[in-house]
Amino acid sequence: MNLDGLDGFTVEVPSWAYGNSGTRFKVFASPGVPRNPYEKIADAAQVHRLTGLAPRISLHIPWDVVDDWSDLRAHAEKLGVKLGAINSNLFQDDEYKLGSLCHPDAAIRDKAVRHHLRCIEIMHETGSSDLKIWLPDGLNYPGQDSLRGRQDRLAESLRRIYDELGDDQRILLEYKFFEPYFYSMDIPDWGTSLLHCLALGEKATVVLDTGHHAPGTNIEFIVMQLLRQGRLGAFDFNSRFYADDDLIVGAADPFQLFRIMSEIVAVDAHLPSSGVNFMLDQCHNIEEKIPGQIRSVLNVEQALAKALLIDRSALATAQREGDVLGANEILMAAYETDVRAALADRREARGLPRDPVKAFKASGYASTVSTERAGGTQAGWGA
Ligand code: AOS
Ligand code: ZN
Ligand code: ZN
Repeated sequence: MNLDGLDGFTVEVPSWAYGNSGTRFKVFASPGVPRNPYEKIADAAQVHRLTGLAPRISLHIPWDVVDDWSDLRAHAEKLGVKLGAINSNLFQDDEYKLGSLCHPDAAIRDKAVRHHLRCIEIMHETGSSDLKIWLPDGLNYPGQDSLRGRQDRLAESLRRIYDELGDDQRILLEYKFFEPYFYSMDIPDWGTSLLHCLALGEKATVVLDTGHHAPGTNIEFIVMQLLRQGRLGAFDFNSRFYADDDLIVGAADPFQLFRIMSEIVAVDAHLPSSGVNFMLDQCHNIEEKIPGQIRSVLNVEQALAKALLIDRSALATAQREGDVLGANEILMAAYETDVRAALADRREARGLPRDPVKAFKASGYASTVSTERAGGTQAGWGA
């Protein structure tokens, strides 16, 4: 089984996955959750140490703000990981009730733009190249504001941010079809995100969060289309059963994940040179967080491994000949191949544990940190 295509493939993990999270009904506390960004990075480094797949951690501003960014960067590098995308936060200030970059009041828009300029400054210090913008702006009622006016304000706000990007920096612009507003979101879909990116310039790309689509959406079609335009900047991987569930990627629909990876592999977008940043955007509300992250990166790797097994030339022949069932069978044969032993062998050959979740449990890390961090206040949501 040739899995060489996995060489160099990485998944970026989110800082917010390591803290307590929950629904609006309840947040269940876990022992030993990180008290600050340093400890979030230490937990993320465990995922990389055991899988070799997760060398970067995304940060969230202001949740992960520290006094000395070069010190945080050195801390990460000492643990074998790097600081990744910087996520701007536009949803927790009272002033953003009616929006941020689209707000009807120019002073609030200015505040939101300046937050991004600060994020760009932070990126220079952390060495991050990706500024990820998830815009929570939207409307709850028809007539509440001008749909068109908000797009114009958004274009203007984004332009101010884009113009401050450094040469090696880019914007990842996320879309979401509902929530926190329910009548209309200001970037509800990939088309709106792409239009803004095309207007901005080459340093603006779309980020596709797998949980941000209506049920039944053909997500791999969107992946293919964004790749065709050279504008797929990143994924936020997670699983959804109903809404923006942020559950473990590959848990709800592993076949969908495989179909996405099939479009990725078709144009070699899994290679680091493609510039696609494969990130997780998940929360672990009831399961253990570090093993949850380990399972997640392994699920992504497994889906990619299966996609690499697709017999592309046989598939092209079957497609050309109009062999409907034959083409489908070729795809399914790859999906149905059990790659678990081959992936374990591959890990072993690289000095990694065959079963990273088991190795984490045996390491004693969880009990060590729950003793060391006892009595502290967790970092994270709103910290
Ligand atoms: C929100 O629904 C988006 O998925 C964001 O990408 C992300 O979850 C958020 O920025 C983390 O708080
Ligand atoms: Zn997301
Ligand atoms: Zn989301």
